[in-house]
Amino acid sequence: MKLRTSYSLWNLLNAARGGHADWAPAWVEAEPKSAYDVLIVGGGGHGLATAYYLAKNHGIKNVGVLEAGWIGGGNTGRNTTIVRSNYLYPESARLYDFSLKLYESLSQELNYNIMLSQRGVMTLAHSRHDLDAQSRWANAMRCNGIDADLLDVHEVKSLEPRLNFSASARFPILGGFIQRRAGPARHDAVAWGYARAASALGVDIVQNCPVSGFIKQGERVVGVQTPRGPIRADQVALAVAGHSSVLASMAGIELPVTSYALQAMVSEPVKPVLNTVTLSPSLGTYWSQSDKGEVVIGGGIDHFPSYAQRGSFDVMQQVLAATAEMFPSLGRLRLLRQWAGIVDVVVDSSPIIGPTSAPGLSINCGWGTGGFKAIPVGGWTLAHWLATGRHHALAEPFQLDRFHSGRLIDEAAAAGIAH
Ligand code: FAD
Ligand code: PYC
Repeated sequence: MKLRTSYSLWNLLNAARGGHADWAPAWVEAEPKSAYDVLIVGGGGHGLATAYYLAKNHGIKNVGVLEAGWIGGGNTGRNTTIVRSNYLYPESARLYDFSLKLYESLSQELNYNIMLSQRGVMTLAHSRHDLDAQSRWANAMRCNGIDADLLDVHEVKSLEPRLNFSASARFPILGGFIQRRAGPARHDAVAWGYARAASALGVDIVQNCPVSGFIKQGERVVGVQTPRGPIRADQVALAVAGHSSVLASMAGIELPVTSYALQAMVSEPVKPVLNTVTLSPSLGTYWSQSDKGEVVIGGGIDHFPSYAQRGSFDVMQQVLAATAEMFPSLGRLRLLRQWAGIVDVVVDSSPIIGPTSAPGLSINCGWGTGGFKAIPVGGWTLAHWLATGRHHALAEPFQLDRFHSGRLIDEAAAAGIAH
């Protein structure tokens, strides 16, 4: 009661002083220049991180980030914030673990608390087949130098006692595995932290500026069209996630990308009830608890391609049925919010980071349901390509030409929940 009173008095005092009016903006709201060295289309995590590393790692500061809406308003601000590097193939293990390592020091790097909480990501096994598949998965991770521990049912129970361990459970829990270094981070803070740091280095962040076309000289892309006029650039890079094929087609490029809605939801806030991030790939559902106390619940992509940013009811029903089955004590919680984002799915569930067939136009896309964890490495490696004209070793296997050569890196089994 005392706390509540002093909080209200503080609010009143703050309001009397003009509220937030005298707070310094975290980044400069820039007017677009007529030309840049590098223009990045898309002010999500990947676009902002690319701008930051161009300026920080390569000294290229004449950079503009054009965002159709507000920064972080796309998937970066809509995801369920799982950061992990538990992939199967060496190429992916290297890529995602480099990202996790950058995440581990990101709060210090950006001087912005991104609230990384390495509470562990646990994957459940409900059958003998799941146990076999997960022991191969965990062994592959260990071979790639990444932490993974197989868990028996007692260890799962000590980590998440509220799961349904009843003998009559519809989906019995036989065990699982955990990556203990994995866990959630605050999604908005990642966008805001990169934006603030990039802006401080001289990058222009332009919101409410949708790109509606490309300026070409012959085959080469030399700029973009926007409602605020044409903007020229030596190089243009797309980091527009769910809208990658829309933008690429404006430049005459067909991408091997299909867009789907992916949804998530949160319950009303409750005191701490979950300790880890828990996934059940067989049920297509996963759970964690936010620092505010909301139970965060997610599922798989919709069963049909779409740009309708809401998510279909049948997926929601299935996800909530799975939640009530797996966590009976959460069954009476009320849902507070549900939302969706449009994700860009590629046949091998791996990203594309590098040049397109149009000179002057590069791309970062194809992260599908799993690119929040990859924001630091996506930005780092695309910035390297834009600055040097050479692929970063980590990004070399993730080029568009793999769809011609057949050197696919099929991570569908490790995509976690969907993709
Ligand atoms: P975005 O953040 O979507 O940014 C792209 C930006 O481009 C948008 O802001 C958009 O407005 C802008 N844009 C689009 N068109 C134009 C245009 N014409 N001109 C200018 N700008 C334009 N990943 C994980 O790793 N862990 C998770 O737990 C996880 N959970 C998820 C849960 C949900 C419900 C969803 C939807 C996604 C989840 N993801 C997760 C995936 C992750 O959110 C994305 O892969 C990642 O955020 C992509 O980042 P981005 O910067 O490429 O895209
Ligand atoms: O990438 O870990 C992930 C994930 C889980 C659910 C959606 N994305």
